[in-house]
Amino acid sequence: MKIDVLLGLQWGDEGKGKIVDVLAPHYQVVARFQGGPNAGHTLEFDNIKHVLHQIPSGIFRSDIQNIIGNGVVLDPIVFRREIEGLLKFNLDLKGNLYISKKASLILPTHSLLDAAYEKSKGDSKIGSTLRGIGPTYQDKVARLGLRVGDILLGNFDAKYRKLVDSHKAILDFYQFDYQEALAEAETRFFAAIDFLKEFQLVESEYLLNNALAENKAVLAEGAQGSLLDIDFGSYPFVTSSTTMTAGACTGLGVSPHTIGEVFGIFKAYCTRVGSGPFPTELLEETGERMRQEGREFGSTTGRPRRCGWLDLPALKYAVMINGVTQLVMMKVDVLNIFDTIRVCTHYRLADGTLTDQLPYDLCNEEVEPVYLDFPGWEQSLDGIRAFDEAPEALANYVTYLEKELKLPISFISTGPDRDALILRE
Ligand code: 2SA
Ligand code: MG
Repeated sequence: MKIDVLLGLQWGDEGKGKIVDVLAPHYQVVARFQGGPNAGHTLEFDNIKHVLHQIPSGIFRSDIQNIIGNGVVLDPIVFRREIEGLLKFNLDLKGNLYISKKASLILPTHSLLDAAYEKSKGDSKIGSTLRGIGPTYQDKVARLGLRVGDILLGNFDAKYRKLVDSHKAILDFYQFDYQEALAEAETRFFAAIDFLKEFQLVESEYLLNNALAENKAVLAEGAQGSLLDIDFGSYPFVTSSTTMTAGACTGLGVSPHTIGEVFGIFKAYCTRVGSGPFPTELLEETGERMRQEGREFGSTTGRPRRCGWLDLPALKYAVMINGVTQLVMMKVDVLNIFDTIRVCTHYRLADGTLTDQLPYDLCNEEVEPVYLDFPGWEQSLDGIRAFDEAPEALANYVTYLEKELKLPISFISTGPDRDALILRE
């Protein structure tokens, strides 16, 4: 059996949570391979809206094993809160959830360091979610970090103290006031560590490879998006993990040969939360209409998301680096209100040349998007389930994108609910 990967092709918030939820019945295992509590995966069903941060989106199905892989950075305090938020659903959380012992632990000082670094950057801040993601990956790569498995060892407290002392020295260097916040968070942290010990802490690379050997279907659930990838995103305005398909291999311990379908999720327009380049951003009224219509506010931090038209050069790039095999287009209904729908097909560079490739440094290079306009469909898409029932203007738009991206768009989402989906044959 192969492991399918589902990931975002833009700057996150493409609607991955909904599609994992829709695809979940076809899988026996759902695994998260990167990121941490910076993610916010929204699921809506039976008039309930629930946001998951670190726990895989397969958790609502009792027959699915959910794995938090080694590539994830796990905040025990957030984990505890998330689990407590799920208690009302009567799920077998201790039975169906597995956490890699090799996942990195986010300490309270990591979040404080995140804030200190952002503050020191002034106007050039990344717009981090301040969940401690960057500093935790930093410690992992520096070979200083603590991992989930360490909490089972006798010397955990000593290891914790040693790392926290070095963090304090950095916080002092940045003249960042942390005493009170740290004292308060530490109490919760150690209680959360005891809470975490009650769960199944495992070598998840064995669990996953055994599952594949037993012919179980596995879905790897990406977080954030390809344009936030540490290597291929708009550096330095990126997150600190590998958000692309290759991250599923390193973040779960599976061979590249085991990768099957790669589902690339994108919105029919673009959003970005946090700083960094965004060529098609709409800074005036149209952007505001998109934000309101699409309810574009961060699901983790509540921040308003920046909005803009679909960016094909960026999307083609994401398709390429991920080896996408099927596309899923989300939030098409948000465009119902527009009489004209624009797609950026190329960038015009400062010297006048046209390109459909991403320049090396989007941050400093002035690129002007070149648009192709499509007539809008200007009607509700409620109840439409088959592509041949779709308004002609929508069908034309979809067909155009498929031709440009050289891939089928297998699903078209027309609303937040599980059922609001046009399936393509
Ligand atoms: P970080 O916190 O260090 O990973 O932030 C670095 C950049 O990555 C962006 N980022 C995100 N962008 C979109 N969605 C994310 N998750 C939440 C959500 C965000 C929220 O689902 O809505 O609620 O605000 C996410 N996580 C990280 C971030 O904005 C920085 O630009
Ligand atoms: Mg999100």
